Amino acid sequence: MRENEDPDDELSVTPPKTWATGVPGVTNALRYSLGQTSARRTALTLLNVNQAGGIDCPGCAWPEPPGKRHRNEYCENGAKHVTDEATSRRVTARFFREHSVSELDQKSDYWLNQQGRLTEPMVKRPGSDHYEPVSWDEAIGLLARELRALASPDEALFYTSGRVSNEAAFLLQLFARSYGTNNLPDCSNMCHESSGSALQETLGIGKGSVSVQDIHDADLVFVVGQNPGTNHPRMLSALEETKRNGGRVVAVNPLPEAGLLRFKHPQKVRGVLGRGTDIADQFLQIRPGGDLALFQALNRLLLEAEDESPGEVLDHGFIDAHSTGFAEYAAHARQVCWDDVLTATGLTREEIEEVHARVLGSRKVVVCWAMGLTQHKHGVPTIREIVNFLMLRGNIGRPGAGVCPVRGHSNVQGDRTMGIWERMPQPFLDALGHEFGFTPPARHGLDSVNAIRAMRDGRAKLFVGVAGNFVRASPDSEATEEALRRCRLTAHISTKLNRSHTVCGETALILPTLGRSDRDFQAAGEQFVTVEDSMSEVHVSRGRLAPASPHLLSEVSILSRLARATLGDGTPVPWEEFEADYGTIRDRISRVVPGFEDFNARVARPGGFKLPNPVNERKFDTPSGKAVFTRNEFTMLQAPEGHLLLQTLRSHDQWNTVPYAMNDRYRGIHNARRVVLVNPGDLDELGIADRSEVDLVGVWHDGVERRAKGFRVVAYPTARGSAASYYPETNVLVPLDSVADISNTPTSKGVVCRLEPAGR
Ligand SMILES: Nc1nc2c(c(=O)[nH]1)N[C@H]1C(S)=C(S)[C@@H](COP(=O)(O)OP(=O)(O)OC[C@H]3O[C@@H](n4cnc5c(=O)[nH]c(N)nc54)[C@H](O)[C@@H]3O)O[C@H]1N2
Ligand SMILES: Nc1nc2c(c(=O)[nH]1)N[C@H]1C(S)=C(S)[C@@H](COP(=O)(O)OP(=O)(O)OC[C@H]3O[C@@H](n4cnc5c(=O)[nH]c(N)nc54)[C@H](O)[C@@H]3O)O[C@H]1N2
Ligand SMILES: [Mo]
Repeated sequence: MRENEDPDDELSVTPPKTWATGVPGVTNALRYSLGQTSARRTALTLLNVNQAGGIDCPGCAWPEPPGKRHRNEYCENGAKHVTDEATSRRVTARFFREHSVSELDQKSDYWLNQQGRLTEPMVKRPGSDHYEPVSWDEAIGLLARELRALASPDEALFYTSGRVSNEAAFLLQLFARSYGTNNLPDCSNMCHESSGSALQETLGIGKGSVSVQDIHDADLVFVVGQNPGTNHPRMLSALEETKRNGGRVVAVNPLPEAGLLRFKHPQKVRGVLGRGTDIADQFLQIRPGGDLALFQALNRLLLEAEDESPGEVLDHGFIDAHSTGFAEYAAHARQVCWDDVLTATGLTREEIEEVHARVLGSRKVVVCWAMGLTQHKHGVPTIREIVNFLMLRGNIGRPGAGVCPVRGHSNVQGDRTMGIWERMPQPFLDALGHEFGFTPPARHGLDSVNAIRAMRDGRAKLFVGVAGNFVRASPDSEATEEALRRCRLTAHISTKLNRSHTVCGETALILPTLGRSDRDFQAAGEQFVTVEDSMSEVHVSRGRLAPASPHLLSEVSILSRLARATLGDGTPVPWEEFEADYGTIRDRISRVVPGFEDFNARVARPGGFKLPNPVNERKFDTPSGKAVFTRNEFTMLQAPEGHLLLQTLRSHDQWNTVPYAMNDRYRGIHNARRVVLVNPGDLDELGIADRSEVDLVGVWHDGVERRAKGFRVVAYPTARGSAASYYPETNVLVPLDSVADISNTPTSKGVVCRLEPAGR
């Protein structure tokens, strides 16, 4: 049993907060920072976050606001993310001498991260239980030899998380494809893949269409399946602006999240002293997985309203000129049954009609969403139904309206643009091959879930992780760990210690790298990198701090050297030049990736540039050239009698797989993470007492028992029939085969489970 599997006896619970941010937020960030590093380094780090030419905040992918920036244009959590990287603590060769791998494997995720920045390359050799220091040449030579020794390039996997810059991402996919595989699983597979699938099919581009200005200008903004107070705090400033401009906000969530209710702007006097701004005008406490039903009901109401007032409700101009499939869709949509809708959503008909009235009263509508929609079995149909909803009234491709999948990792969208995808379209591969004089493999590669299956079955033998923490981010923790341990070699390019370093293949490598905040000097002088945010703005990120150790190499250096060592010097790709001067990488990107023409010059302008999105000119890159109405089969999630639908989510004090503290301040949970939030009515029915100790037992039809041990029950106002608990402690409960249709994303928000008294 790992250390963090002991139940937390220190748990204390206070009432959930009804507002987000404000002064305590900023004080918390400073306290975290000063616990990690000096006051001087804190100041230097924070003053440079999100300033033109400074460090791009790695906290999330929300864009900078238009116009003038606050001197402190970051949020509490962004500040925690950068200072977590800027920490003065160090993991050295001595640390690994003192701690064996099996000992480290017993430590909690929190403990591993708290040890500080990785400082030099390390290797764990076959049969050994210790990492030992290794030179860069030897480490990279070893990895290259193992890559060359594989029977097929498809036995290798190259995972990335969205922390990676455009330049490093471009090199990684170029290397993988030159080597001969499209096996480029990434965190997106577990994150917004459902959004990409749905938007690509219906609108012809797998990205959002709105800008921050559109959010400011909208009459009505939906925030669905998203907790911006914690995960995208700067989005609250945008919603505050919407409200000041007279717009309205509807929040759809099983939990009454603090940031959805009220917001106090930390950088404005009225936010610090005043009561703050009410964010949601209407809060729909939906059952998990009920969103498809909700939007189907709204769409049926729109069609019926049009029947009553022909020509006044639907935007026939848009529908006729720019879409296909309307007639078939409308016939299908009229059939949705109210009883089913009310069961699936847990809402009343009056609540849904109130939203409908708001929609009728609004010309410009934006829908924002995140993991509450994408991580469900029917995530893709749900998002397609939202596209139907927007299209009915022409809310696509005009100012103040559109789709807004709010991304997670700061460059997750950019990595995709750069070709990190196991199924990149042929025109991209052709352009890449043409530019570099080779033929990239056409066969599709493996995504995250399929990568785990391939390692489990011995079809993949070598795993390279560039950023991220694959073992903890993935579902079905026990199966995933077993799969990784079967590999010949696992290698990780990382900034900080995490579980993926303790769950090793026969040989394991830790390749420590520069973070966003570190200065990056190469042969041609000081370098910067670029990123793309959630709204397709591309801009510079430049580290300002002295690197955490003199032995660190940048991601670009490591990948360039690995490519040379693996492919030999005879390849047509100038890897050495790329390493010396990142501008030469951007020159090549400008010739391969559409929208990046003249990349170096345009990104040098203050604020960078925005990639074109044809949807905003009502151009749709679909087979018909039009936006597509889709018919989506009604689906609802139901847990059998005595069971609950568990969603696995983030606390206020974590960055994905990395807990920064044991608290979840806005939800009133303190000093414990092994807690499960359940509606008091459900606790009564199940005969389970508040604060009792339980095991969470997953139910899935493969007969495997998935158990997360030692959780405290907390009575909490979540939607009836549902429960919530933190990721990654509960990933053990998400079956590998329980994935979203089409996108193959693990269903992390819809896990059927029961609560059993602990220790049975
Ligand atoms: N501080 C901080 N910021 C982050 C991250 C972090 O870990 N910490 N992670 C980043 C990343 S990679 C991502 S992807 C984003 C994630 O941002 P979010 O998607 O906000 O993250 P989650 O915590 O997974 O929260 C999911 C939300 O959806 C709700 N929800 C769950 N199921 C349903 C459902 O069926 N219907 C509806 N309508 N709602 C539902 C939950 O109650 C919760 O409010 O945040 C990014 N920003
Ligand atoms: N059950 C459940 N599972 C989930 C989710 C969920 O909601 N529920 N969410 C999913 C989502 S949305 C996502 S995005 C994934 C996240 O999955 P990942 O992106 O794989 O995980 P992170 O926790 O962000 O990775 C943290 C590690 O990244 C490394 N790192 C940080 N910065 C850098 C850098 O600049 N360079 C390099 N090379 N390394 C760096 C550090 O070593 C750190 O330990 O998890 C997914 N898994
Ligand atoms: Mo994510």
